[in-house]
Amino acid sequence: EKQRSLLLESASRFPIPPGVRFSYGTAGFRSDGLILGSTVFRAGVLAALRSIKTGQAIGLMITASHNPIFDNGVKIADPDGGMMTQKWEPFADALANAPDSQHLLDLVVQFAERENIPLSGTQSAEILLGRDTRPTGEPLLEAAKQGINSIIGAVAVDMGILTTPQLHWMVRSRNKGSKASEFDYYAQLSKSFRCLIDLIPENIVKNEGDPKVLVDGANGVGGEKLEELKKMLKGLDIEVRNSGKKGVLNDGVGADYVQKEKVAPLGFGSDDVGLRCASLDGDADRLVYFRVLSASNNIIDLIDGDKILSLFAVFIKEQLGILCRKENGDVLNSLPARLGIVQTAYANGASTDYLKQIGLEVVFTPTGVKYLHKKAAEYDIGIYFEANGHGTIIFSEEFLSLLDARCNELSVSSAGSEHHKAALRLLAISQLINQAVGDALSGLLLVEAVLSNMGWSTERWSQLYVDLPSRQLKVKVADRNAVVTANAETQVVKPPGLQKLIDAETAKYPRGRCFIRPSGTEDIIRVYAEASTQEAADHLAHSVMQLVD
Ligand code: 16G
Ligand code: ZN
Repeated sequence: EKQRSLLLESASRFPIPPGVRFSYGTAGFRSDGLILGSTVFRAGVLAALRSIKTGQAIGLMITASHNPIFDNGVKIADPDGGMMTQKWEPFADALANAPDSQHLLDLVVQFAERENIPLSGTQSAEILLGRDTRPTGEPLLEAAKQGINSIIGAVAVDMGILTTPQLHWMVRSRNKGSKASEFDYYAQLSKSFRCLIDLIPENIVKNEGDPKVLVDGANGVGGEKLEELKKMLKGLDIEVRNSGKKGVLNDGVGADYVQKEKVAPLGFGSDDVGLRCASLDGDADRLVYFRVLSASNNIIDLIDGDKILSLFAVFIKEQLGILCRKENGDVLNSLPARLGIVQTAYANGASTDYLKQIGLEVVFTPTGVKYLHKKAAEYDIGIYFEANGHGTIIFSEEFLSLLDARCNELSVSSAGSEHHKAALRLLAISQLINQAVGDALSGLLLVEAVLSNMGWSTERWSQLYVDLPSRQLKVKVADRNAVVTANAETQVVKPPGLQKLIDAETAKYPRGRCFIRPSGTEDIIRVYAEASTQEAADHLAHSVMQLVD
């Protein structure tokens, strides 16, 4: 009874805006930050229920990632630090759109009954809150707190301004019983980075002349945090630009801008030609690299998520190779490791060819971290990346304990041997990379550490393969759900007949590849085309766009 009146009363303080429909899409709820109060309040309620249900800490992050500064959004992290289970998404939608407090209460009561969630207040719940640097972040944080507090027994813990991956990391660590503060995050990253740097083979010349990395912080939270992390790092020279002191968040800066427009962000110019540069997105869960080739024409060599993935894959494969090889005639039992690569249809065809050609297993999923992550978790070591720069590496618990045991064994039998070092490197990677979700900061450190270990210049890395020219377009449509796809978004199944037309068009171009899909974040259909020349890719994309219209 107390619970009912509490929820009714709190919810009435956050009426829903008229005429808007909220949907828990690929990246949670997103819209203009000023109309999100009710949505974030309700997300707080949802997070509290999820925490009671799982008996563990849950995360709630307020961000709109790479979207403009006045947008905002909210998403929920499950106990393992991953995205909230898809099974709860329909409930999230229903909650967000309940017309008034009474309907909201009814939904909560019904759902709690169905899911066996006790609302008596006897169960405790803990929700870690994070937000990025947006101006609407603070009022929305308050809405989230009130939503959480409207469920008896639930406690909100404000972790402050964070990158999205930091919050996911904290949730994961908290539930594993490890230390989970922001300091602990920095400590883990800097320690494992140092470990990889100490393992650089003796015959390697350091970074072939470009020891420094210039980082575009998208005028968001990532730049700020990188400045802090930097203080704890030895052996890496980082210069942070666009750290948010002057420019506008995501405005002409950031990983999304650089990757989609294939240009340098503001603040990078002729002095930077040829240098190693990286760009984070607004909440620092995406990372791309680039080199400025010509400042006057703003031409860059983009090193996207596919190439970051390829770099990681090559390095990990090499370490596994060392571990499985016989040393001095000794027979070592090979370490059983299934290495899997997960991509989406947006992956450049040249990257997929390259990865397969070096003997790796490559699989595809639909767009969206939740799909990629889940697939990658099927392997001992799963590496996933979207071309846009979101990705990470996940290690299975079984493999990690085998690896740990092997490290201990080797430190007795052959400390300092190549085998020992390879095992230590893999272990350090598992510590450095954020296994909850893609993380630009930890990704950046891993790229830097791997380049140093391989003795590769940025150029050498970039030349792993040559990207096929591609073009992305968007088409505004009345109802994006009219398009339904299958086979990891590569085939249109609805409207019928459309795929045949796309196939016929694509067949006209050497190395042509084209697909369309409804966006999960905007009311549009996206078109992607790839071909042997830029003109052909542009042409193919435009022709297919006309088929959609
Ligand atoms: C979201 C996804 C990202 C995906 C993008 C696609 C997460 C955390 N983020 O930003 O992975 O690439 O949506 O957007 O899942 P689209 O559906 O509009 O093309
Ligand atoms: Zn992001």
